[in-house]
Amino acid sequence: MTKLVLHTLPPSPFNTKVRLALSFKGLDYDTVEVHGFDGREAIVEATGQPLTPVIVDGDRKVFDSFAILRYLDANFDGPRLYSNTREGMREIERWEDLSRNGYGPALGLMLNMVISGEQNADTITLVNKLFDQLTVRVEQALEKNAFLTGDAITAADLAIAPFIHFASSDPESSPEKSLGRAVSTVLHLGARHARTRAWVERVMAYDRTASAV
Ligand SMILES: N[C@@H](CCC(=O)N[C@@H](CS)C(=O)NCC(=O)O)C(=O)O
Repeated sequence: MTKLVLHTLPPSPFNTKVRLALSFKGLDYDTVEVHGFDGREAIVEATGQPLTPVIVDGDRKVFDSFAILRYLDANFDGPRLYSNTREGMREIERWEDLSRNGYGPALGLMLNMVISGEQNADTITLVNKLFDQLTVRVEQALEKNAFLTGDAITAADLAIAPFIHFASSDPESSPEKSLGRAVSTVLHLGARHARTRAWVERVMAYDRTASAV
């Protein structure tokens, strides 16, 4: 069996999600890091699109973190990321939607601001408010269970936790001048959502390569 190769842009949450999934399923892999948003020619040539994460499995390439997790679950052994029931799948997909259409665009606003090099107080306030509102749902789910859909980690947890990691981590723990530090300096969960913060730690413990954003 050929070793999997992950093309990744740390500390992007969609990329972190795939690292978590690989570790959770106990899969060995090599990493090719993409730095910044330029120099994507090799990825475009391989997959026809420029975004990371991309996974290469022999002569197969898969892009899009949501597709990659499904590929891993369907083709490799190890603990399951998805559900064997229709209702279970619907529940996981609702959390994935919140990641793709809620947390993703909110963090994107903050990232665009940070990359522009100019602080904008309105953007900072708006994104913190969006994160707080979205995280109310996470906190409510964690009142009932240890993980978002029950007693075990699923793709739902892996889809959401990396985003909240930015808002609940200590900027000092990130490399100086990194994108992660720049974001976590202005994005906060504050004192609220204690269950969520503890759950983020439990999920992120699967990140074998980087605990800091
Ligand atoms: N839906 C995709 C989103 C991937 C994505 O947006 N990747 C970002 C990193 S978070 C990227 O490669 N951005 C490069 C760019 O915008 O030039 C997924 O889930 O993998």
